[in-house]
Amino acid sequence: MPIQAMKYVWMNGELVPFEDANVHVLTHALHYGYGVFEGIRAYETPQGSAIFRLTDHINRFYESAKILMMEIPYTATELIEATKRLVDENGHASCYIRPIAYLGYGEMGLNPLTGKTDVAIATWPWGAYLGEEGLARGIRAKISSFKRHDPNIIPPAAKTTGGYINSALAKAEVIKAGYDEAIMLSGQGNVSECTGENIFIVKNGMLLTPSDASGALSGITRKTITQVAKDMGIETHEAQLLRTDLYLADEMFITGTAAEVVPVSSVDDRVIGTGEPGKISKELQRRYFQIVTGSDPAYDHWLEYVKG
Ligand code: PPE
Repeated sequence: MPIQAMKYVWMNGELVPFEDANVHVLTHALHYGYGVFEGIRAYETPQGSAIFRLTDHINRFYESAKILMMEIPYTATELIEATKRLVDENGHASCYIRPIAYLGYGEMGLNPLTGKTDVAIATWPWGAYLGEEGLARGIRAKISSFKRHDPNIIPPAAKTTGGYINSALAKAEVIKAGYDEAIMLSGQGNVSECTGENIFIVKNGMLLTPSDASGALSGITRKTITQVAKDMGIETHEAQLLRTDLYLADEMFITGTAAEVVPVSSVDDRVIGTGEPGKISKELQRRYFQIVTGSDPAYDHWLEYVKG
C-alpha cells in the first residue's frame, strides 16, 4: 500500500513539509545501510490519541544507536516531545510512527565514525500489517532458507536499517512461495523470529518464546504480551525452540508494533492446533487491542497521550 502523504516530517529539529523531506543521493546510509530506526503506533483512545510505550521505544532507539556508535544529537525528552507534536500537527487519531537516525550526506567510505547523524520522524496511517484476515483468522508461515543474522555479524539487538535486508530476503522468498510470513532460524538452527515480529507458542498452557540469544529483537510487544499473560496467570519462558516445536504447538502467534498480535494457522503446511486462532492467542489479542486503545485502565501507564 503506498504511503499516504502527511503534512509534516520532523527532520533535525524542524517540521518540514512532506514534499520537502528529502535526502541527497550520496547520503551515507543509502549506500551502506548505517542507520537505526523504531516503529511505534499511536491509537485513538477516549482521551485522544495515545502513543503506546513511546518512552520504551525511544529508549530502544538510543540503545540501537549506542551499538552502532552513533551519537543522536537530541535528548530522549526532546524526541518524545517531537513525536507527540508531530502526531498532533499531522492530525492523526491513530498512526504508525517511524523515527530514524542515519549517517547523512557529507563523507563517503565505510568508516562510520566520521559521519554526521541525521534524525527524522515520520508518521502515516498504517492498517493491519498482515491483513485484516490474518489478524482474525491467522496467517500461513513458512521457514525461510535465509537464516537470521548472527549477533556477531549484524547485532539483531539493534534495529539497523541495513540489517533488514535479512528480513526482506526471507519475506520475498516465502511470499513468492505463496505464504504470508517468514520464520527465520538462527545460525545454530533454533527458531529466532519472523521478519518483523517475535514468535510465541502455547504449549501445555504456557507461553514459550525464543530468547534474544537466538537473534530475536527484544520486542516491546513481546514484553507487553508477557506481562499481560502473567497478569492472567500464564507463565512465559524463553526457550530454545526447534522448528518441530512450532509444528507441534497447541497455539502460535506473532507480535510486533506494526503487526500487533497475529495468530499463526500453519507452519510449513503443518496445521497448528485446530488451524483456528487458539483460545489463549485470541484472548491475548483481545486484551492487547483493549489496552492500546485505552479501554483497560490497568495498563494506562503504557499510554503516552499526545495532548497533556
Ligand atoms: N523482530 C523484528 C525483526 C522486528 O523488526 C520487530 C518490529 C519485532 C521483532 C517486534 O518488535 P516490537 O515492535 O518492539 O514489538 N518491527 C517493526 C518494523 C516493521 C516494518 O515493516 O518496518 C515494527 O513492528 O514496527
